Amino acid sequence: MRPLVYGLLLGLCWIMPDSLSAADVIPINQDESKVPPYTLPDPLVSLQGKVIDSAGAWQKIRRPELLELFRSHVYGRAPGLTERAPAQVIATDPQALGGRATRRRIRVPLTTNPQGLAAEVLLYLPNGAASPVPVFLGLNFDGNYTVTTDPGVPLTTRWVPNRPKLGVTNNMAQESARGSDADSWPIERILERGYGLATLYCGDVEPDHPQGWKQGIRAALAPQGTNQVFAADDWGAIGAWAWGLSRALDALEHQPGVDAQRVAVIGHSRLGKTALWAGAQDSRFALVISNESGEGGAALARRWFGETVWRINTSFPHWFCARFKDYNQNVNALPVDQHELIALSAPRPIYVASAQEDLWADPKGEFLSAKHAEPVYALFGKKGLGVSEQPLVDTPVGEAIGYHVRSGKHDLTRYDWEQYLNFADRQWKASQ
Ligand code: GTR
Repeated sequence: MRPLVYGLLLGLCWIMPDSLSAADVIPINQDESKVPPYTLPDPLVSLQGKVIDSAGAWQKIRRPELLELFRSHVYGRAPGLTERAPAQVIATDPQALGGRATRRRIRVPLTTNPQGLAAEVLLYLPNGAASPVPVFLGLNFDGNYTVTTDPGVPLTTRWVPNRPKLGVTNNMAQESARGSDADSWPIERILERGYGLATLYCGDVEPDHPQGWKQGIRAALAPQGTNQVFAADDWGAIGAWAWGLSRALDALEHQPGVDAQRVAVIGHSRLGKTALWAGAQDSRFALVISNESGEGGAALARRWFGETVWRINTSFPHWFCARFKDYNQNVNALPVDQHELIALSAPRPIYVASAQEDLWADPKGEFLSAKHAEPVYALFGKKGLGVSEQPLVDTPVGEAIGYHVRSGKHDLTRYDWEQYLNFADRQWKASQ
């Protein structure tokens, strides 16, 4: 078959693999008037048809059922909590960032072998805080050294994605990329607002490419190691990264100066999908933030707008469990949709953010997902968004469920952070 050239967002092109027939391709729609009707699964009706009408029934029946459905059909199943070698602070600077912060680098072994696979958590805490501070915890895309120009953060030695414009080639970190993602991590502002910031490189847990699992936790914990053949519901990369976030939280629970009861998990894009899945599974995360997580994250899968299940499984075959591919051609058969992922964080506060120009992530689908999670928050007496329609750009809304659509493109910006800091203040500082 002749390769078909397939038009993509931003004028990019994608060559269809030879194994795929034109009939398999689910086209991309970005025209609101073409979105067909769809019916979402009801978060308040169990598989047995039982109506969930109380917080107790949600916690006892429906929440475990939905977690299980997301595990078996979407993200896969992480192994239970395995034994691990203890985390260790490997460097501390009590006068980092011009004396404003204490910086710690914490080595978090992911297996029983203290010298084996480990993630490095970079932690900044504001100096002079009277009591332990709440902390934002998020995975980063390219290594801890890219989130700050702080020279005390070493280059990662792990596989990194190439960024030729930044001088990163051969999948090796380069000094030239130091601080390249600092605009997405306004550390000094976070500290000034009375919060700490903890981050780790997703590639420490699993490098982000289809074979990356062989260098990551999925192989390290697999009975057959790099020869493992995964079952339909074994974890994918997002599952592995989410597991890594929980391991980082384990370590934060033992860090002086950290209020581990108030750790917000945050992520952008693929790492926003990951933050949602981490927050859904691990209720120690007291607040959950999805920045433009799109398909497989906050956006409704059934809404035909922007990226599709078929498309994401084709571009990123390693992110989800194998069974998720069964829904490439029939998304309506999925036993869940993403509003139920949002609902799994209930009654904890959650924030969903979109960007106006980020049509690929389906801003409206992200809003609607938050909206359709509201009935679950209501079981706990919590008001969700507090609005019925998607708000205007740059107009944050929300009570227990925060939402904004920022003007501009796909990115994690200072504006986004200001809203998350305000939201966290409202949830936490008001109750102090
Ligand atoms: C895109 C992908 C999105 C989103 C994004 C990102 O290419 O289609 O689902 O995850 O990558 O993570 O930057």
